[in-house]
Amino acid sequence: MTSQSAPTETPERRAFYEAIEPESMRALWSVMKGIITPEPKSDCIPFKWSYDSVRARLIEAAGLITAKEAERRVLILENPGLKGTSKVTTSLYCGVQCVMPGEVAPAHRHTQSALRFVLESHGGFTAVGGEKTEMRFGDFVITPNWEWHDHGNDSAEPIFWLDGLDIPVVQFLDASFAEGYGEDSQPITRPTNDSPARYGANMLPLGYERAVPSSPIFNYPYDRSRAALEQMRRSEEWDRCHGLKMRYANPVDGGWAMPTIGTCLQLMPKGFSGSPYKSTDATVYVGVEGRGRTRVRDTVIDWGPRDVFVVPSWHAITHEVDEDAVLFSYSDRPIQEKLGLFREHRGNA
Ligand code: 1HN
Repeated sequence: MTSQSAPTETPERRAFYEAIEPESMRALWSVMKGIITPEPKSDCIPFKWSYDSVRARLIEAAGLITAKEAERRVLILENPGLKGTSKVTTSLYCGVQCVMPGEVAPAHRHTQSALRFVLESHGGFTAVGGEKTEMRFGDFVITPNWEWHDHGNDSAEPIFWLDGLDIPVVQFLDASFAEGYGEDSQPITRPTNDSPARYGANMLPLGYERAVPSSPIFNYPYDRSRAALEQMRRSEEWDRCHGLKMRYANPVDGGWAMPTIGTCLQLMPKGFSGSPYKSTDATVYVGVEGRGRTRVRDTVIDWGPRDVFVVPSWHAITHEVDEDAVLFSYSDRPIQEKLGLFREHRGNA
């Protein structure tokens, strides 16, 4: 990989490439520069979706189809550089889901893992593997792969949340399985908040053996995560790129909460102006509190609460905020770390 360009095409070489093509062969030297690049190259581009627009379109969609008929009433946030792929980054999916008062999103399961980041909900719930959890603004909720899950809304207002799934990863591996439960709701076999009691009190049941790689905690409530950041700010140990950035952890082994998707919550204080940072994990950010600007290479993204924006792999970013601001984010970092592929760089160049 030392020369700058691919070998020149001569009439003889071109004739050869055309001759071997029907025999399902291709000359590596004619394509090598395109597939083994010196740095990440992606069709994924920086982009932002304003929550107001997404929300308005979801209300419009609610006039067209019920949650039950749709199975999931979701608008996919498709990266404009990846049109027709249902991807927000090369490896991840993002959508925003709406459940109207009294509606249910029927029980099903699939081998794709999902996260929910709750955008609006006073009385929305999800059931995962026989246990119900309430969903409130800012909660990070996990649906591990192959667990039955259904959602409902017992309140008088529509509820909205962001769905992040590893759909492109499962697609890449040709490992997709899915089935419906056959009824709207799965049977509830455990008390609400059984999981936080068992696994979320800095204790574990004696003899507990993990059954799946995902965290046994499937709701990380915003009030607890936010309180941790608020307490930590007193030490003023700000990271020069991220402010205070915490990752959601699996209490069983301290690893990421999900095997395929890494999730974080970060606080940046009023007036924060971050240093440049880039990493190989293309990242989806969700505004939670406050407003700010993120420069992604030459694109400046202005964001506020519930807006969603995407940063492609190896694109340097800098965050700036005028008021205290909180961002939730997710990426494929756990996969890259397991494979020894993750890289990050702080500062210029
Ligand atoms: C799914 O099961 C949900 O359970 C949301 O809410 C979005 C996108 C593709 C495939 C399955 C959900 C989904 C999904």
